Amino acid sequence: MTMISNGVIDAENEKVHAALEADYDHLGEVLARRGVDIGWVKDKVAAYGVAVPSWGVGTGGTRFARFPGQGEPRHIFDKLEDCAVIQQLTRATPTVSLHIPWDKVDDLKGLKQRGDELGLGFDAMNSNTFQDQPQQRLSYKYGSLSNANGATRQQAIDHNIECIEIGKVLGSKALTVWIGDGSNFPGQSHFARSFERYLEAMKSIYKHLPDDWRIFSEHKMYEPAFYSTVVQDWGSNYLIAQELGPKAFCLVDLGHHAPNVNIEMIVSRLIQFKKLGGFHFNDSKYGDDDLDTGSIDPYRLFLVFNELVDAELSHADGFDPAHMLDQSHNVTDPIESLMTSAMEVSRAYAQALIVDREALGGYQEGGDALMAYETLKKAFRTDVEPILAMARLEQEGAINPVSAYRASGYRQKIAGERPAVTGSGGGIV
Ligand code: LRH
Ligand code: MN
Ligand code: MN
Repeated sequence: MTMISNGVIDAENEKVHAALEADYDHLGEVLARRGVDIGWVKDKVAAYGVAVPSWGVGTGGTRFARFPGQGEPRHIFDKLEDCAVIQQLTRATPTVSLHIPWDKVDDLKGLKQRGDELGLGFDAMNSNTFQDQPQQRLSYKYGSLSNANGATRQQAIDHNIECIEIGKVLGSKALTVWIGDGSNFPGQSHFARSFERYLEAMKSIYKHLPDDWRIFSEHKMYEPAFYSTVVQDWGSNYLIAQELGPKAFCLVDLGHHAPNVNIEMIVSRLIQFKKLGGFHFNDSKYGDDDLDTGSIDPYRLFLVFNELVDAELSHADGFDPAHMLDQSHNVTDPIESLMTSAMEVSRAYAQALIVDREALGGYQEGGDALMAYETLKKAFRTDVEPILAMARLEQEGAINPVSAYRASGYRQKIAGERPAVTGSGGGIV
């Protein structure tokens, strides 16, 4: 079933269809002159998908304040419907990534069935041991999987195992573990002992992974811990994946690095050593800002995809990263932001696909730095929008998803059905 009437989408598409055909034909000629088959790029873009985070469809806010919008999802079933709108219009987001226990999943079978009805699959499960939940027995104030107290660690382990069990019913194939464990003062925690406890705990979780599952550890430089963080960088992350075994991989959240860090090179390293598990896409200016993907530095996103496409086209061994968005929306309609972000990810992919890799390789070998750089820039400068739009149109999506969404009146409709939520303090639930 579809959330928005196909008639609305058709009517919106009709307005710009002829212009799209002309733009697509023109771009096809431009690319043909460069030896690129536009149909090949379009088919790859059409087959590409990025998962939507269930927590993204609600207004996130910051830790200082949250200003809810209209029609905020009340529960996971509402969230799924919003995700279905994003997929219907963009055709780029076939799966949803859940966060437990932000998503209350009491009716697991019903949830799976609803996903099937809406044509949505379930991507990686996300556990949450970075905050205390009501009625929680032991606090995570001093850490979860690395807590000095064995009973607290066990509680965090059990929660992760529960996430795997939930995911098994839903058809998920991965567990993403991000912990906020760390310290706020020099001397507060013993670096090596904390990491050792974390590794032991992760090994216990790893034992419960089904054979066809993967576990992703997600690093983050700081926050909520402001002096030291147990899993703070890709080096620690790589060590974790190595220690755990072949089903363990590193997850790269674009917002979790120091400013100016060369993320695309980290991506390359992890690919080379077969430990790249996946991404949380977002953008940032200062830290873990959770801004819309591609909104600040689309060139960096392109450079990350340049590495991914290089690996894809050279059939790099063991290369199968999961792609997810992870962002927080403060001033926009989350559905519009997520649609735009999904399209930004597809755009970076398409631009990376049209890089002349043979020429690039020649310039690299020959030491022609300027032409190597120019080869990348040429692809990045190319407006691939007609390819993305055509891929959407051919799959019954919208040529312009935001216009179609606005024309549909979906937000107004759900605002009438879902009770208004008042503003509150920070939080991303
Ligand atoms: C931590 C993080 C992690 C969480 C999500 C809500 O900053 O990136 O992925 O699960 O935010
Ligand atoms: Mn993340
Ligand atoms: Mn984050």
